[in-house]
Amino acid sequence: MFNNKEAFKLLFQENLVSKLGKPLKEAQKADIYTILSSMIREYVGKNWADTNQNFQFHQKKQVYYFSMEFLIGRLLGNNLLNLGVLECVREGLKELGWDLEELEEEESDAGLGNGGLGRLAACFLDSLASLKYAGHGCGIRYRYGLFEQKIVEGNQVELPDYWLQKGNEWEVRRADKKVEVRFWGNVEIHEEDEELVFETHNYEAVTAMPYDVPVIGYGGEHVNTLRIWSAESTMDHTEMSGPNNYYKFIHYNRSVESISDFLYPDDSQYEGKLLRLKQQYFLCSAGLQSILGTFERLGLTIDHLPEKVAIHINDTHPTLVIPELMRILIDVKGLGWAEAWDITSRTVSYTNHTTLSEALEKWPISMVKELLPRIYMIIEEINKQFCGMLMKKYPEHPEIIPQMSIIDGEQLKMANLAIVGSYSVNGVAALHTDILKKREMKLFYDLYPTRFNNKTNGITHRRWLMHANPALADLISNTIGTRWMNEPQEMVGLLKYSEDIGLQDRTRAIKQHNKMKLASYIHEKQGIIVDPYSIFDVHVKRLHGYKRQLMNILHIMYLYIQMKQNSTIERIPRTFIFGAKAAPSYSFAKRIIKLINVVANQVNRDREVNQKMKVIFLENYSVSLAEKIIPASDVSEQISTASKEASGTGNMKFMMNGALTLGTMDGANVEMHEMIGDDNMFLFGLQSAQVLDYYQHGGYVVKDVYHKDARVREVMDQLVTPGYFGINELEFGDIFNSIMSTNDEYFVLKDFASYVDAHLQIDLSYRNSKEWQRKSILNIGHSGKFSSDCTISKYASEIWGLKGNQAKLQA
Ligand code: DL6
Repeated sequence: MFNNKEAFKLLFQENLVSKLGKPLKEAQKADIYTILSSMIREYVGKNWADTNQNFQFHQKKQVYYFSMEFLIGRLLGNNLLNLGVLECVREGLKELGWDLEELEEEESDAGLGNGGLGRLAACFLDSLASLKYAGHGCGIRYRYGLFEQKIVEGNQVELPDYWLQKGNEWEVRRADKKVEVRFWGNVEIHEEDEELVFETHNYEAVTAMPYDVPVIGYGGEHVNTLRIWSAESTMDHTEMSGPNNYYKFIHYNRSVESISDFLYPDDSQYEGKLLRLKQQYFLCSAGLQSILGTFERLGLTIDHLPEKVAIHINDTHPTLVIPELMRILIDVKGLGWAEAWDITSRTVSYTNHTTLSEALEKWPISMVKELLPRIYMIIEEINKQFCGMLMKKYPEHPEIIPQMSIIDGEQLKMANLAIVGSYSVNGVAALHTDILKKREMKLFYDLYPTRFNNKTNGITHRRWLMHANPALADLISNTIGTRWMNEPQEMVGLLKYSEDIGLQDRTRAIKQHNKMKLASYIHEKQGIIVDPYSIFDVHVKRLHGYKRQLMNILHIMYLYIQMKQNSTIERIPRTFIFGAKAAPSYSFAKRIIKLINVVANQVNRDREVNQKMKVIFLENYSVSLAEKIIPASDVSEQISTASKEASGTGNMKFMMNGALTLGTMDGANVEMHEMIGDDNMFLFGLQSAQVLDYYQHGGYVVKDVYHKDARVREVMDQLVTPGYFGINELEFGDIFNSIMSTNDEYFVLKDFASYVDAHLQIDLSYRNSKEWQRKSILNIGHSGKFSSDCTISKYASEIWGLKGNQAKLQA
């Protein structure tokens, strides 16, 4: 359509006129964005169709990544980059009087996820397409994404995120592919030809309407699909005519549409269970029907399904694909149980993303039975056969059976079902997988040792480096050539230049430029002036007890007190930056947001201190905000209680952008440490084995630390005394008590002293600018290993059995 700037400009103006009836001089920013994105969507249309035809023609094995969350963020910039037209479009627009970066701000973030799990899914889609694998996403088109966060008087307030309000130029509604999903009803069983036949009657039917979003691989040739489903009513108006029926119809419509209304706004606390269960089944049933439709067009018999289709479930949320596939194979395709089970359990694979007990899904049996009666019968049968097998295998150990059973009293354990029905179970970092094998899922690992494997998470270097930090990407290319863009592990080529003063100067200058930009953003948004030459010390991620934002703010309080008590203390100025959303129902997390804001308010307006430190809480942390913050960070806070963060992916994004990690030996930090060593990150705190050991023995005695360490005591007491922060006795008593009386579940006080020391090390280290830059370059150089291209090529070859040409990435 266009391959140079002039052609782009011409076509762009033609589109403006033909689609909006406006000449350039009358167009508003929103018009320019709309035309640009619709042009790009059309531009990929041909390659999208060709990719699909090519799959069909070669009967390529397809992988479908089922996820309740795809935290995609904005697409315009990334799509332009992957299509290879970013510069041509940027320059063309500039000549037409528009700034591309400003236009990108017009796009709403597609916030269809809570955090790490959903963002990982989005990175995986980018890598699947860029590596030219036949890999698609299957998700829900929530009308409202993750809530918009406002901070009002220091408190988090949630507003609905109606991201579709201005329309979504990237999606295509595929009415031709709609399917029906059924809820409720009663199952009738009868015999036909000596076979039992199951029929559900009196069910409620819902239309699942697919919207397809092209996922453009790097280079633009290969285009996969993210299919997101929206719930619509199946009834037409005529069926419901009549005065009373009209209101029933409206009510019914609303109740159906509510299935895809909201992203479940929490990844660890549960409420609105029924709706969530409906959403999960809606995704699984719609997604499977669509996959089987595509498979049928190959003209193969159903026993070939595992050769041609891999279904991956992103955590347990889509586990119902297992009984749903069984249902379709048995009730619709007429297969026997054994054959259906063989096909299902060779098609589905599962990733576990957490060991937090509150996030391990369990469903009340009564609810499943009522909402999905046939599905429940199938789960019951799976469990019966599984427990029968266990009884034979472990006749001496009957106590094992209730621990492994899928049905546990009144509850369904989804992780157990996922493991039993999958051919592969993986954790998301080496340490996490080890904990699964040795502790959390030990009994299953003993039973199915070859089923368990590790796939350490990754991030797409295209979005998180090439798009978010183009100057750094150019610098890397100027230093080692451009091969790293396709083979990110080639970034190790940078290591040998880490001592190069010229490279150090240029990396420093890029960071400084990014910090200036972030400082302007902070000023614009919050009216606070931060020193762009101070250390930008950043803690951005979901707010959760185990992620220990509380430890960070307690340390800031400690620093502040020190400075108040001794004004001659020499510290490099620091800007502490937070960004975090708390689940709306997670009140403890919200209290921590309040505390951060109370402390920030005190520190920032205190003239005795505010030249040396500032505290910023950035509202509404999101993918696009992360793209601004991460390239501007010096220090990356990855300080979870060891053993609790399954992997983390923020840690990798910061590393790739040259920030040094202040972290515990948790999740993927452990693997980062293996590569860069003690000298190039700041480690502190208990090891995971110690933490797990404490848990096993009922924790540690928090009062001992409180009484022995004067620093801890002083800071903790500030939470309940109107001391330096003007906090009244009652205001943060809940935080104080939650630490002191729950025995400090997340070891905040236990790790405090070593956290203080690690911060001191950072201060000392930053004074030697050359050394700091050397470390920073080493981090960047080693980060290629954490590209999701490497991760995905391992999933592809070791789990999904996809053939690809990316063997080099497996280094
Ligand atoms: O695997 C992606 C991401 C990890 O990096 C984080 O460490 C982990 O906390 C997160 N897990 C969840 C749990 N959700 N559920 N269920 O989001 O996954």
